[in-house]
Amino acid sequence: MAKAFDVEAVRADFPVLARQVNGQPLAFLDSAASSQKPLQVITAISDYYQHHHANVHRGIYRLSEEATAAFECARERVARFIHAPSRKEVIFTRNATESINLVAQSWGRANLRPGDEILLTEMEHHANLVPWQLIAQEKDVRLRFIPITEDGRLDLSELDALLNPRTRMLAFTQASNVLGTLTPVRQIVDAAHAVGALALVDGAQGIPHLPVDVQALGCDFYAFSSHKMCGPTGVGVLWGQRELLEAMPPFMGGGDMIRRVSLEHSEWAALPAKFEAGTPAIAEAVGLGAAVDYLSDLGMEAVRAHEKTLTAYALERLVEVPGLTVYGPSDVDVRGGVTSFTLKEAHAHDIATILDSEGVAVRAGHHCAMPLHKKMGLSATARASFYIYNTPQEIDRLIEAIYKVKHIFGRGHL
Ligand code: 7TS
Repeated sequence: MAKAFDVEAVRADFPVLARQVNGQPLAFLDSAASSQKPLQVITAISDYYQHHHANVHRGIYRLSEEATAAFECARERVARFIHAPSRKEVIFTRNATESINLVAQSWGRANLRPGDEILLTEMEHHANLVPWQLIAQEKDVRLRFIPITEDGRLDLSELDALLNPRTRMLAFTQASNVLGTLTPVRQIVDAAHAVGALALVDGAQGIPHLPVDVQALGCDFYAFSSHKMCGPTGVGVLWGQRELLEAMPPFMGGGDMIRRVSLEHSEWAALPAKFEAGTPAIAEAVGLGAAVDYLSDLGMEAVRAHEKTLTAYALERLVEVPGLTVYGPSDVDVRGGVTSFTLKEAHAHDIATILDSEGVAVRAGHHCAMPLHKKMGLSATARASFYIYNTPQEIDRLIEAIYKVKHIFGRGHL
């Protein structure tokens, strides 16, 4: 059962939420772009720099040992959070984007042959599209796409027809950053495996909001960013199956990722160091470790339950607004806390600007999913996204501010 969720106690942990914006209390509804940070994370980073910083994995002196221990402890926490069989399978990268590029370049270069196919979906963020386009061009590989239904779900009736023995990789998002759609990960992974393809899950919009167990999901790779899950920017994670990571060549070369180097040749270090060339984002990893602890203390089941309630309320209120269209599934069982919408009277950028004047922060644009917007016949949407610190009152303020937009653009009923 989900733990009780005290949103006011959560809010008190986030100093930025005490801010005023344009004379109004901040209603931060853009966590899908990046979440705010609790004091626990800010303090962990500050404590690391004040007391423990040195470079990792090289010093024999006390500070370097402490920094290395803090860095590796963060890896251990992340491994536990995603239920990875081993901490060696947790690779620190810069973000989800780099994690996916790592697989596309390292695995792709070593394994793809002309005529192979990579299956993606029409709802991918550019981070899970462009890296595959790059390697597909280089390797003469065909990209195919799972289409979406009218209500913004993956059309899995096409899946069997799209998968075949030439399919080498099926890469897809766990949650759409535009439609909010939660995808049936296990079902898709099993279908990929049935034809001998690997499955990569883009967890950037999944792991901040849902309990994640990479073993239960059954995937081969799972990619995510720290900054969307209460952690700092500058660090992300690639989890991969050990045998696959061990067989893959390095992504980047440099210090820390080698066992032995001569002028002509090098031997690679064991996992995870093989994929972590150069000085890593040490303080950021420590911050991510604190974020993982913070979310674990709240309980991810409770986080999901809170966001589901908020999303249901937001959808109920948004559909009442005349001239407003919300995109994505209406069933909150298959939807995360992302609501993208358009308004007949005003462009998405005008909506976001007027909302900001009321202290309500939302994102407007194509949200790095241009093909999805094109498919929906749109150039831009406004997007309100919810997280652990949001409240129904903030959704009420969103709705009031949308009525202000309608009023300003002349056809409202204020
Ligand atoms: N995948 C998905 C599904 C995303 O939503 C994002 C970022 C990424 C990958 C890339 O994450 P990064 O940390 O490597 O940049 N999404 C968004 C967004 O919706 N608004 O700003 C960033």
